Amino acid sequence: MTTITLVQGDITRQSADAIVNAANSSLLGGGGVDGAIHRRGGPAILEECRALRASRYGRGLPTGQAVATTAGALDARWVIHTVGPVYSSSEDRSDLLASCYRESLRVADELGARTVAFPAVSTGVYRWPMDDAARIAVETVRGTPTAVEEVRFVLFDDRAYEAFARRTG
Ligand code: AR6
Repeated sequence: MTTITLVQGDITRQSADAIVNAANSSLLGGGGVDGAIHRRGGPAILEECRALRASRYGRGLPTGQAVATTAGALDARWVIHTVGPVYSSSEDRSDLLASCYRESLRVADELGARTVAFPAVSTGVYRWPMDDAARIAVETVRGTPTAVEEVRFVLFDDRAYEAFARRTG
């Protein structure tokens, strides 16, 4: 049985088995959550990301997929990097956003992670509308069989927190 919890704050301050990064296909860093994770987690994370690019993901991590690295100096054992879709008003990319949550949980299960902290993937730089992203995130986690005991959504601001609270309350 997976419990969903909500926290407002900075995901890099969380303690969890795994912290999910809203990455991009390059796996080499960026702004938002990605920038914050690499800043606080230190160079060990980027080093593993570079190694992944040099081996399994020579062309980058495809949208909707997930891969784990060390969490470096973060209070976690792993960072699970997932690549959300850029929002499009002309094309429905919801399946790709749902896939980020499903694939991250699959990787978490492979690792044996029991607590996983997620940001609201795609709702920043990738512009996904918060209410719809919250619906997809919560529905997907609820619909995905997993041994993860706690899925914690870590929401940066009031607006994100309220959107997720409406879906879980
Ligand atoms: N902790 C929790 N949530 C955060 C934090 C934080 N420290 N910082 C931002 N958010 P984003 P995306 C929220 O842009 O939309 C990067 O450049 C933010 O308010 O981090 O998936 C990557 O390299 C928003 O609600 O991720 C990619 O190129 C949510 O986290 C691209 O951005 C996600 O915002 C990915 O864009």
